[in-house]
Amino acid sequence: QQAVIGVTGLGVMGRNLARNFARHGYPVAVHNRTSAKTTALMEEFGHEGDFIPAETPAEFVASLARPRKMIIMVKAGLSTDAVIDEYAPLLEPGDILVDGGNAHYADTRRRERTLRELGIHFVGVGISGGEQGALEGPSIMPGGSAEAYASLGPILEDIAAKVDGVPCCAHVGPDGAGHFVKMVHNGIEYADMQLIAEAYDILRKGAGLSPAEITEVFRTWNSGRLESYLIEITAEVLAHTDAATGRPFVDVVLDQAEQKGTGRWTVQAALDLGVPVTGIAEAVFARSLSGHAAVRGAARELPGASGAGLEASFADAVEQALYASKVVAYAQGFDQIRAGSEQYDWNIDLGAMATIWRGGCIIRAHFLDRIRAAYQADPATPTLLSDANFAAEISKGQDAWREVVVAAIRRGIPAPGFASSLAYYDGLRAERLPAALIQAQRDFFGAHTYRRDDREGFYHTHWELPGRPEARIDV
Ligand code: NBP
Repeated sequence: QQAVIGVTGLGVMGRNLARNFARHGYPVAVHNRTSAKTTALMEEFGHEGDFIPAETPAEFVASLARPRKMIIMVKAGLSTDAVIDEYAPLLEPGDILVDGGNAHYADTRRRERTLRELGIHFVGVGISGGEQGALEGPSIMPGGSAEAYASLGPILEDIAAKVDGVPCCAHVGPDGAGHFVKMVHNGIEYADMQLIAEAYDILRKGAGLSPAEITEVFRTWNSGRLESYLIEITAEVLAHTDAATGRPFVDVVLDQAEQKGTGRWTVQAALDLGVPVTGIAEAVFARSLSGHAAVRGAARELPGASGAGLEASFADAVEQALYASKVVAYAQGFDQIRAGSEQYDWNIDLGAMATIWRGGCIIRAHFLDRIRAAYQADPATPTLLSDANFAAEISKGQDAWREVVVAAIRRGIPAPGFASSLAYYDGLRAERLPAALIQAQRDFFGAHTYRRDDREGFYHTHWELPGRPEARIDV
């Protein structure tokens, strides 16, 4: 008997993905560099389905039905290149080599180009949902050719999470599109987590609520428009008491947030594309700031501000600020996907991305249905903020949003996510921006020219000459 699909790399993700295939009735070939992991999988879970264990790459490849479909689930980076180099000579034209790790989309583009020359379909697949998602149904973001998706897609859709019967898996676009979208997904996740953390901080320090009281606030929010996996787990975390000390668990954890790098990748890519993902960038920088223990130590005695305690009912205003800032963060993330899609000719369906994030992944939420609806109503909408529903909600909540930002600033509570999202909103809304002054400054010191609002063309003012005459510049 031959396997329909194979998984090499049986770490937590690969192992659970292989079990997910087997549980769905697919004969699955399994292989790991160190064969102890393969043996352990067979011993513990071999009864769950049709596993075909392999000791060597050659044995593994020989057990796959043609065209072969194999998924690499190893540590992203050099390990992935090493595994590709090992397998490419064993495959034939038409075979599909999938990378399910967290690869950088530029690496995926490079690998796809190289393998395409050998006739091998290289498919970079973003997989979200962690260990449990891999086993029970992740959100899957496959890139690669449409031809590869035609035979691989149905299997991936089968094992993906489902929401209202719709699989959280859709062909994103060619080459690195899947890993690009997965990267932005993670960036949005950073922003979402930062905003939730700011809401908690304001309720704790500004309104003086205890973690237990904030748990109740988050539980209430989770039955409204903020309903999401992240809000749900936040309530769980806040309700938890440290067994050793009896203190709220959140108070015991060192306040330094770490990062694996996908948030940073998102911001780096956004800088290259010129897309202002300020919410994601603030979230990445806020984690960096938290980790700068020495600088924080040196600054601890700096004067701050204190204000009167906020009423507990202020929680309603915080909900509005959190919601509005969240809309901004998602709007920015989707802008980045659109920009990437244009840059690399990926033709990504933005509404479909919202659809496949509704289940399986960390940012899963009903909220994504609203984004899907917004793109359904107008696939070319320049920003989600101008969607009629989101615009109406923000317009209703914007006074509260401003109040919360002011309240945080007055009390010296850092809320970079809330504040920068609001600045972004006001920046987009502004009829005139001081960018006009910046452009004039650039022309003054560097003759960088400017455009006028009353005539076509580019102009330069001779600032050094009397009367400062203006000249039209042919470019
Ligand atoms: P790890 O990232 O810890 O990778 C462990 C696996 O990589 C083991 O099977 C190991 O084999 C194999 N490996 C390494 Br390391 N170098 C290798 C090489 N040169 N040749 C062959 N195999 C090699 O496992 P993971 O946490 O399951 O993650 C797998 C991928 O999925 C990563 O890219 C990760 O970023 C991504 N991902 C993870 C999550 C998550 O929540 N953990 C979520 C989404 C995506 P060995 O047993 O012989 O050492």
